[in-house]
Amino acid sequence: RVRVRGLSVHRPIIYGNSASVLTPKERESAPDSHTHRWTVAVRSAASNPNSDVVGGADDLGYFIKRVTFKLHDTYQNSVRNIDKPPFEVSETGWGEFEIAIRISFVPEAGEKQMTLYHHLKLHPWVEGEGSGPPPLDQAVKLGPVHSWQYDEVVFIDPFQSFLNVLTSY
Ligand code: SLL
Repeated sequence: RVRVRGLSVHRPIIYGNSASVLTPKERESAPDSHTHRWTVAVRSAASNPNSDVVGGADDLGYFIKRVTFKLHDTYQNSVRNIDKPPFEVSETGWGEFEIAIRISFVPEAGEKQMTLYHHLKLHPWVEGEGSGPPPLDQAVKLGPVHSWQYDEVVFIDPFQSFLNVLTSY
């Protein structure tokens, strides 16, 4: 296995969550205490010219083997392994918490896992309000909450075989 010394390859990603207040109809089928639905995800921040997928949501699978989302212990099966794109988990719930996002790479990479942390955000920030989130009826009017961060996965001195994988997409 030959490393290509002096080279680093960057792959831009975004990670984070979107959240909305449950509609009255959704509340009927959700547990009583649940107020929001949300999706946490890791996505490509680059559009892949060889992919039909607009926005690149599906084009991380060639170098990411698995994304593990560790949810709050109040969730059943709080460790969620996602083995193909889209790398995301959707749930309903009532509270915000920290999610550990562990990214494992394809075997050719010969790379250790990488862990990111994201604070699940459900509540909009409202100027001039005291402490605490706005009431749900106000949150509905404000629309979905989005909390996303940009990052880059950097492969330093990649194996030649992995470089071939990275650059053939
Ligand atoms: C809080 N420290 O107290 C946080 C914990 C946990 C939220 C929030 C799921 C509950 C279920 C859920 O929303 N947990 O599935 O019953 O705000």
